[in-house]
Amino acid sequence: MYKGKARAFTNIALIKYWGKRDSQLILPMNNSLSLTLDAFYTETTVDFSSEYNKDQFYLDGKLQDAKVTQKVSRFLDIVRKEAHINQYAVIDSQNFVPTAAGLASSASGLAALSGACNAALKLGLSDQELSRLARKGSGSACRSIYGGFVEWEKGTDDTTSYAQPITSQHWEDELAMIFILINDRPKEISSSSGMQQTVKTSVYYPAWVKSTEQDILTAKQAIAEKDFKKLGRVTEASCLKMHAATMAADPPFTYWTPDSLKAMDLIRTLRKEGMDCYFTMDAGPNVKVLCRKKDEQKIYQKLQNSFTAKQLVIAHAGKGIENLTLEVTAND
Ligand code: FM0
Repeated sequence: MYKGKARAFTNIALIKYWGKRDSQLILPMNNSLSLTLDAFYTETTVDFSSEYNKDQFYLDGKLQDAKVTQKVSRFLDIVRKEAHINQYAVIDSQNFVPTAAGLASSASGLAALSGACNAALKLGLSDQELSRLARKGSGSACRSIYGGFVEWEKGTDDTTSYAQPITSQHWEDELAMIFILINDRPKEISSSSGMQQTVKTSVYYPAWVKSTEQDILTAKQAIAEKDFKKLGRVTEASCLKMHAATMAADPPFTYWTPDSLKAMDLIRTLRKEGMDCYFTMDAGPNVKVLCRKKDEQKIYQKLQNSFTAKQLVIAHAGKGIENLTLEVTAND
């Protein structure tokens, strides 16, 4: 029986990954640093069998079309090659998100799939090897192997590019991230094509790569010193630089919407009122607010004046990847 199941939590980058130097192996241009969160996760079961004549991918109970399945198959081909097998698989994935706001995450998804393959095929991969495997599915997934603060070392080749946990004396347990879900964008540019366009054409891209080296050092120093303001400032700066680089691409583009700007403005206002909170954004309109747990209710209340309760989700630090026991079914 080649069947395994794993659960992985999503992560949000404080210092962003934005740009690949090898798109096949997914080797990044710069190191990145993230916080794994408890509020969003994926549970995936994978079942390899010679009885299947193609890969079948179920997401939240629904069989996915050929295009979506192709992405999963591309990753499974990597696994099959490494494990020297040729069986197709049935993949059953469940995304756990607190609202129906469509916050599906490739980070938790590909990390969970990597963990499920590791269990199913008894590959016995170490966390470091699992992180390398997840990276080849989706860059940010390599960070979801670990809980808490994590750094993805860009490395120099396939073997040296992986994520590692950052020692923090559990400081992450004192922090929170409030998600402001903004979903009014008609057309999305995937992070993959967005970063490719930025690397190729943005006049700010070299400055992004160079300045991120220092941002990583600053963030790690802030974590070591438990200096919240320092971590918040560099988090917000990294986000703004990434988004500035997209605006300087040719053709220029942005993930910001009017509501994203409203949220950013509100965070700046709260800061002026003395509340320690900082925003970050990824390849979409949603805004995430980094704050201390002890301030989260106060900040949440303030955000409720401008956004509905359904739009707001509070997350805390999450755990690393876990293997799950398989449910026994009549067919097994
Ligand atoms: O998470 O092309 O991993 O560091 O979320 O699959 O390797 O989806 F803000 C953007 C995530 C990028 C920053 O990119 O890309 C971050 C981002 P892939 P991902």
